[in-house]
Amino acid sequence: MTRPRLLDALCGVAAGAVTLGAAELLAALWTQWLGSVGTPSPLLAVGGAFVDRTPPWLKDWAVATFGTADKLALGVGMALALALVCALLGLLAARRRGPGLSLFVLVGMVGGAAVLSRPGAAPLDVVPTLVGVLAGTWVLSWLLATGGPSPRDTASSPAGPDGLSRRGLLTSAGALTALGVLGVVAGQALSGVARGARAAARAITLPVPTRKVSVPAGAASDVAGHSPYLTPNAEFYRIDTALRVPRVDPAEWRLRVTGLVEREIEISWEDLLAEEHVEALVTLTCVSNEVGGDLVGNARWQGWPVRELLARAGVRPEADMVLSRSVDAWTAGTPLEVLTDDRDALIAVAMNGEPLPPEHGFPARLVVPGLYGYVSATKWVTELKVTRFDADEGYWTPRGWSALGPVKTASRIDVPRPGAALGAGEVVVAGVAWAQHRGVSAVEVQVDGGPWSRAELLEEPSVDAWRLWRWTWPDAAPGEHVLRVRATDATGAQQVEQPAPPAPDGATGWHQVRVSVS
Ligand SMILES: Nc1nc2c(c(=O)[nH]1)N[C@H]1C(S)=C(S)[C@@H](COP(=O)(O)O)O[C@H]1N2
Ligand SMILES: [Mo]
Repeated sequence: MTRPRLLDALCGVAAGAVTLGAAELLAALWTQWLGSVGTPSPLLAVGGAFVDRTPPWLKDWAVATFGTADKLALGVGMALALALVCALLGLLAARRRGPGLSLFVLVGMVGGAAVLSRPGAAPLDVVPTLVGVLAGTWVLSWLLATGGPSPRDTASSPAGPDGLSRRGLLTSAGALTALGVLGVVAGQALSGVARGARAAARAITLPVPTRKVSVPAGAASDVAGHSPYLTPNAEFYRIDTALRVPRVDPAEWRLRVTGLVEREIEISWEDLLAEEHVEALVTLTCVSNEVGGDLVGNARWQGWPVRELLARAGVRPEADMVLSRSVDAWTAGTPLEVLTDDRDALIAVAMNGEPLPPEHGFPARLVVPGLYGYVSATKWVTELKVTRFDADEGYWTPRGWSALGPVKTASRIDVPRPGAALGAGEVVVAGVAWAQHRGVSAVEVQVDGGPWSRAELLEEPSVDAWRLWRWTWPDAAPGEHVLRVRATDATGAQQVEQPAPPAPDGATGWHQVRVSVS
């Protein structure tokens, strides 16, 4: 009896699943027991290596299509691609055992190479992948050997005495695939729990800031659907290249100042908490935010001004940039000037009164008013290298993004929502506008290309944060309508009308919303 090719493919998939299941489970133990700081998980290592090599058009497309679910999308894409490769390897190994198995091992080694290439990797980190590949290779050869001849085998001998029937092979391969997937899921869950527990074990008591900020009632709005002035931490957008949120133990955390300084400095978490902290209202924006998009959020940050740390190290005159680096080796290049002038560029430890959530950089991150996140807002920050733009560049610069990233003036309509069905008569239009570190001096709204009307501006407790606005459309008549918004910053410059995509230095264009009135 020969077997259908689909079964050969399934054998390949089962072998792949067993490989990953074993590797991911072991990787979790590596992280937990050996305290590995690298990426022993081959899935995360390959994913991370892939993210680091993503061209700008692909990153742009992924963020535009999947938004903050881009990591989930990457996971699903990787799973599909891997299943396909394993299925092909199964087909090959069924025809030609030797080359098929060798190629299977070779593909596994690519995962091993990815593990060794990740920041903080130790040679032993590759062991889970090696064990997984061994297990997977054995499974593949066992399934094919006991499953009877495939249509391509030259000698069409029946299954041996211990051979599996077609149904038996299907069951075995299916069960092994399920086991492997279970191993992957368990491995991911285990390592997440282990890291979380270690970091959370330390109770955090934040120092009382010497300068506190408060949000006046007049800055917030009661219009339904209008952005709250402060974005709750749980709703704050998250963008980073970390496939797994780094869990940093504050007891082991250090921030080093290196490079063009009189003296290199290293501070601990306790040192940082012992400094004089201030609070600041700062709106963060992602350079990938599309016109009208939601990759923007406003928070009350607490931290120690970066300029004081830099002053302690003594910046040398030839320096013009600070390359900040995170625990996972991501970097941002920030002009020295904005870190040393009198704005509130902070080494932040708290967000809206809480220690930073792990996703937003616990234990410490940079928050710099006026710049897009990719050139300033380093989460899980561990090093500030004082350097020069002609000597160093941040993570996104060689990937097609501008070295400098000042935030462009922008405005967004929150309500009505696009496509809303409204009643005729008075309609409240409301939204946000931002021009960090310049401030917003005017917002105007337009209906159907008609004259522009000035919106009411709510209070602006900080020029580094967004400003809420609202406008009452007095006489919405039945039919389809287009609402448009534009802002003017406090220097008198109007928001750019010409539409441009996010790459290389931030989108432009006026946000518009279509509604229907009846
Ligand atoms: N370590 C690290 N920090 C990072 C990033 C990153 O990929 N890694 N991304 C930056 C980008 S592009 C943005 S827009 C902000 C987003 O900060 P948030 O996730 O807290 O909103 O973080 C910045 N800090
Ligand atoms: Mo970003």
